[in-house]
Amino acid sequence: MSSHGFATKAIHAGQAPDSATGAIITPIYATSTFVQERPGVHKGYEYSRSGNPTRSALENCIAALEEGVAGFAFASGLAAESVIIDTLPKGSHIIATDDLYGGTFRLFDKVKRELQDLEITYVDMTDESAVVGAIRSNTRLIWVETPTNPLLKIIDLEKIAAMGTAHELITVCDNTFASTYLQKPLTLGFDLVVHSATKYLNGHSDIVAGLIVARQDDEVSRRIRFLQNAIGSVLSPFDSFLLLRGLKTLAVRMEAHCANAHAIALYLEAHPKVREVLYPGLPGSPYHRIATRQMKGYGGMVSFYLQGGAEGTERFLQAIQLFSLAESLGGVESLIEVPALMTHASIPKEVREKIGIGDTLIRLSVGIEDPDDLLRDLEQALATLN
Ligand code: P1T
Repeated sequence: MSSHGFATKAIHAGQAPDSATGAIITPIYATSTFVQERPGVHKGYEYSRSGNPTRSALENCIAALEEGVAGFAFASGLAAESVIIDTLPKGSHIIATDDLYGGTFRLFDKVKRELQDLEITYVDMTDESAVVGAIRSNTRLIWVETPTNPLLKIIDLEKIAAMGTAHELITVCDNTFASTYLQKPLTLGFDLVVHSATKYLNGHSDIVAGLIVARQDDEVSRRIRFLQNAIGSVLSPFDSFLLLRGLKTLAVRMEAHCANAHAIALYLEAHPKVREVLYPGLPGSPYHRIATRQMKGYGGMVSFYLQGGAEGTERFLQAIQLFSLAESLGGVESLIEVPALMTHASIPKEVREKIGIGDTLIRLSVGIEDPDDLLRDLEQALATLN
């Protein structure tokens, strides 16, 4: 399977026809326990928190797609993130991207900092010297999110991986925004990849899920395997099934997301009522070069500011129709939101302002509807602004 292309692996990896019945699709093994012949003698499964065949198929599939050795499925992206931090000794210092999903910031700042005496330094990782400068004697891990949420900055993964190797630090990439189709952090030397699989990987906005993939079978991945069972925040067989089904079409969906987002970014950039567009696919973006080198496409997320401040933004949000006002991203349907008031409201205003997340920043998750329909919707909503 490792010699096959991405789309083939997404459809087949970890998913041999069911040995009992020949079913081509991995069944939902809706069972909490497995009968044993004698104590400790069984067919590889004993209890569904420790392991379940539907979840195993998913874990093997994502490991193949990320080109790692082991996958782990969790009940949410944040549950997966939490387990990664739980592998660290108390009092560890981590260096994290400053522009992070608000829930990740809340997990680090409001939970792990207190319960685990975690010390955190948030840095703008587009400046690699700032990352080196933040390393201390108790630094254990570098946490990267790229493209960042919601500013869509691009961080050089190869450089950060080299830094991790040089200083013996665990490197983690939150690959949610790119998806495993557009970006492969493990092949660039990262130790771990984490996903909110709620987003592009599943693609249909009908589950919440998280995934981790480890590059090698080492102490960290063994600890994650232990904690997945010991803490128990695992993904259910039903949700594992849906996620496996979603993964099968990831390649074609991502191509359509990228094409639609690119067309929209170009349209918005040329519109007189738009002040600024943040999209790494635009040649004028400061991140265009690194995105072109590191990613297979520029992704389906577009952030922008309108002319006309809060009042204009409010009117635009009222007028838009095909884009639904909602948190989340990565589904086939287009979504629109205001990070400062929605997904990133858990970050204090002064921190948001320092990072550059303005109160009127609008974030689009561009779906795979007909692009002309999306452009027409934006056009009619922009026409309501004076
Ligand atoms: O929602 P959950 O599956 O627990 O995943 C959290 C998460 C982790 N990492 C990134 C980069 C994310 O964007 C998210 C969730 N984000 C949203 C809900 C959002 O609208 O940005």
